[in-house]
Amino acid sequence: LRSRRSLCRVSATNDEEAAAKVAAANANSGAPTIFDKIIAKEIPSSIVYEDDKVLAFRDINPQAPVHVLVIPKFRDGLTELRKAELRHVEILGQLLHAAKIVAEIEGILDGFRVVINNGPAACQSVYHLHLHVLGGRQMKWPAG
Ligand code: TR5
Repeated sequence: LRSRRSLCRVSATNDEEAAAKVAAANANSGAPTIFDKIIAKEIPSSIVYEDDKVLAFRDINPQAPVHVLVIPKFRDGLTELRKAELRHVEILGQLLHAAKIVAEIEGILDGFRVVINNGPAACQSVYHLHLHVLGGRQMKWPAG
């Protein structure tokens, strides 16, 4: 059996490896993540959709022709989905709705996938809740 690291990090650059180490160390600590810098526009990103609650931008390491991340602008404890509480229901709905808007903008309404990786066993690497919106090719099932 391959190690979790090799299963999760298919083509890690040095930068990504460093980021993964920091992410592992900070997982669930509530420490800021790279996404805070993207939200603050301190790091450039290719924004697909934005409103007052939600930001959607292209994944730097796309796994499909369309690969967009949808994140809440205010993390509010949502480092990962398992931290969801009733108070998060509204933002969780807004994130899903934004995923549909992204699919519309990207022209993939005929078939797209929305993924949330929760925790190390699901290869989560950034501890700021995010939806992956994937499409633009025939998706396979079951997902790996
Ligand atoms: O593995 P999970 O589900 O946590 O997804 C995190 C995603 O963030 C991965 O698909 C990464 O490719 C993506 N990612 C990581 C960085 C990054 C990014 N997407 C856009 N821009 C990014 N920057 C500037 N820096 C990253 N470290």
